[in-house]
Amino acid sequence: MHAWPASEVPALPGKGRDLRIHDTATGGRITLDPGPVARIYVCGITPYDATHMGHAATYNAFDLVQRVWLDTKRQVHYVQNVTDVDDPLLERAVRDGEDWTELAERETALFREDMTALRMLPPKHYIGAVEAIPGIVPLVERLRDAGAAYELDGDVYFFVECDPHFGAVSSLDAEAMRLLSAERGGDPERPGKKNPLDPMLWMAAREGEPSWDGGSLGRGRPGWHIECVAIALDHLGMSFDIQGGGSDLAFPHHEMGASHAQVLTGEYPFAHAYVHAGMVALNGEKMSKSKGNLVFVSALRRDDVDPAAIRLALLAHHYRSDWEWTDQVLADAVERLARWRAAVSRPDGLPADALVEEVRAALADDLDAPAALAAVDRWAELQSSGGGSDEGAPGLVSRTVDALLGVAL
Ligand code: 5CA
Ligand code: ZN
Repeated sequence: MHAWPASEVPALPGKGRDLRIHDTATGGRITLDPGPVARIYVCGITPYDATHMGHAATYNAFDLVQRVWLDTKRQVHYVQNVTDVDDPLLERAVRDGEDWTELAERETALFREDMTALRMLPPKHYIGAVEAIPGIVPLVERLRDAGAAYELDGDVYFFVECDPHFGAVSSLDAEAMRLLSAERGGDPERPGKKNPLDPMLWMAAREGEPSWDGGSLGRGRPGWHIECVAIALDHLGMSFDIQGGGSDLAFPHHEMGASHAQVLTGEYPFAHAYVHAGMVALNGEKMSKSKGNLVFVSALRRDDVDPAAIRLALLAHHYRSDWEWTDQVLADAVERLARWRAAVSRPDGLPADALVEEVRAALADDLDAPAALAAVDRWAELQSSGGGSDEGAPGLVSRTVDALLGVAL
């Protein structure tokens, strides 16, 4: 599957700082040591509806990770999936009387447009679940042959107790896991499972649903977690730097994915850091396709909202906090964008070398975008009262804001 075009990332003077980031598994900040090529896997969309501000906020967080790494002169190997076959997508297609492949293609195309408009840097590999199936089948067969998976009425389940590290990503107790599993695509109540939490690896073909050749597994389609594991192992291998997504993916998705991979390879860990973005809400409830309380990136773009303002609205919130989308959030961002543009449009200004370091320091400190915005605000404020005569300053500020925050002034 193709991704979307990359916006150019200006090079900044000096060198960026190494990223310290909050890791869900350890519950604290860790300093990553990625080597010359940093490796990151970010869970992609299930394309049955348009990109909403919650998605955009999560991808914004991982775009910042990429920008911090690029600023340290590293290459970034970024992989993202598209869950282009799954229950909610098929259900939506049936509800709307639409072909499921057309729905997935249309919404994925819109996502690409939204990501391009928001200047999110594309993944190197953008892989659909359907195109990953030939790689998924042998992994499930291997798990079954190793005794880590079992069959139940034709479906194949992963036995979570095979991974001694199961639970290490989310650190939840059994009851909390059971509740979240039921809420997020699992089937803890299904009779015959060895452990109620066991997730499906391969679902036998269902009447009226698409299915693929699964070799010795029979016809069917892949479970959700194994999809991301197959794509990550294929393109990144084990022990990559960051596994990312929204906080609703910590359990079961990232917990199960880590266990699948660890049992498959006998290596630990799947990822060095599990990084999770907070949830964006609308009218007091998590924005979600299933509830329908959504503000779409594409709808704002249609209303002529500058994508740079949307991006600033996301950046005004720390990626780990849960926050609420309101009209005021957007109005503040529009106003900030205008202030910053006025400040960099002057022919000269206050020296900005210190500002570059402040923005770098803020982002390297667990992606503290609000602190980075506050630093640029201070420069813009002083700049508006005149004074400086550094001819290179406005250009340097523009390049900094572009390279590190993805905002084009
Ligand atoms: N396809 C799977 C991941 S493999 C999936 O979760 N797709 S999704 O379309 O439901 O979500 C895509 C990403 O957006 C996930 O990282 C999810 O955690 C994040 N996300 C969904 N809703 C919100 C929200 N309200 N606020 C913040 N992030 C959200
Ligand atoms: Zn995923």
